[in-house]
Amino acid sequence: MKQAKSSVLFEKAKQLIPGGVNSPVRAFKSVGGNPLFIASAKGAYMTDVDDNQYIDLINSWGPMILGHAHPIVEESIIKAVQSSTSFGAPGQLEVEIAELISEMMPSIEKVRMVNSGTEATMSAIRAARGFTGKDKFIKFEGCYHGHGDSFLIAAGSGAMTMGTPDSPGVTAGTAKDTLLARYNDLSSVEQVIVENQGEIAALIIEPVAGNMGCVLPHEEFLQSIRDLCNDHDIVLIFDEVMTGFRLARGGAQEVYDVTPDLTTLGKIIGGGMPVGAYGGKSEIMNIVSPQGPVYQAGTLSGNPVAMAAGLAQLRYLNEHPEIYDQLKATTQKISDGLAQNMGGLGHSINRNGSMYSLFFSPNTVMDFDSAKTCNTELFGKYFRRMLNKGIYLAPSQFETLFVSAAIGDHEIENIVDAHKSTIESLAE
Ligand code: KE4
Repeated sequence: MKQAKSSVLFEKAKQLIPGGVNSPVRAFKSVGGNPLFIASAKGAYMTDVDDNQYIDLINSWGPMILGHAHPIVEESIIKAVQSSTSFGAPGQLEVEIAELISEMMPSIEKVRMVNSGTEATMSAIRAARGFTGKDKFIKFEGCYHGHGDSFLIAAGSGAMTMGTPDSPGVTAGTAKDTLLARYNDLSSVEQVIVENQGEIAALIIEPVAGNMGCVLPHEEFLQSIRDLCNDHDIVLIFDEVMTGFRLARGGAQEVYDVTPDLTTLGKIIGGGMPVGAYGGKSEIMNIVSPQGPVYQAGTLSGNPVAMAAGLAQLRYLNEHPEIYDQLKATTQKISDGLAQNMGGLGHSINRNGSMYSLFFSPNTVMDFDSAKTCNTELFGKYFRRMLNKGIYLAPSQFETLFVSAAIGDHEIENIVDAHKSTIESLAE
């Protein structure tokens, strides 16, 4: 595989950008080799600057659920930019997307647009603290909620891959208000609540975790968390930045039929443009400025181009709910094909809707500790060989994959064939 242009670009990028990338997980550090610089993408495929083509199973870490450069998203952006790229004043599209988000996710009575998932989770925690008058919050080991200081404690995703789940630069003063529990371990949550009785403002959880790889909640885990939050006046926040409008038309809260108090969103609601949102019960959201005293702002929040792209994609998903059955079936075909061709290698696969992960561990991965039993060196070899065969996976064992509606039987066959020959080569 030719990599001349990517290599030249990466060398130059490293002189100008920390690690040569604008987000750490893109650097391929945990899988070895150098990142590829992408020139274009269309449908299920990405093409790098050396004209190598790949079937994309990251889809920009979730946003490209319809596939790349989908006409309805593209046309909405082209139309929007002709009326300027930003107003810094309210626009009609912001009202329309707020209305549609609330229709698709009824727990969201009011919503505030921001520019990233990180902004969404930071703001949701601030709103919960302002609403309850309490300081602490619970997160789960291995969950990732963006790079806000208070979340970089036992964080997943790139923080886990780079060996900085507890990042330097986060002060002890900040960290003391972040309480840790273990995913799928209700007793760990109960213990934290007992030890911090009356001091906990919120609990934030990825209802289906994607940042340890794809990890599913045990039966009743989410409902039990809901009950505990009710009993102890704790604001329950579902971080659906990944799962929102991906796992179902109404996200994970529809799949598991558990209603959070607040939800954070991102990725799909921007159609690939920078976006985030947080919302939920009016009685909580009414505390957010300018209606209430909890301050939060953003120059480009509700940006007309991002709103146009997100609205186009959400409208399409809302009007074509059959797409979720298609995505689920595609994901099942892929994961079944992987499982049937593991050549006896110890592995486990977690899947929910159009999110899945192949773990190089014989253990069932259900939390941070079991995720860490994966053979990351073997995963790195697998990743690089699949890449050479034209399959673009997440460059980390601790990330979920995202299937797009543009992936069809031809792509599934190629993915499984590449997997089969890769596993055979690893076993040699
Ligand atoms: P952003 O600030 O990256 O838009 O969103 C942060 C975030 C919040 N909550 C969840 C559940 C998330 O998965 C994310 C971001 N996801 C990562 C993928 N693991 C983004 C990829 C990256 O960091 O480059």
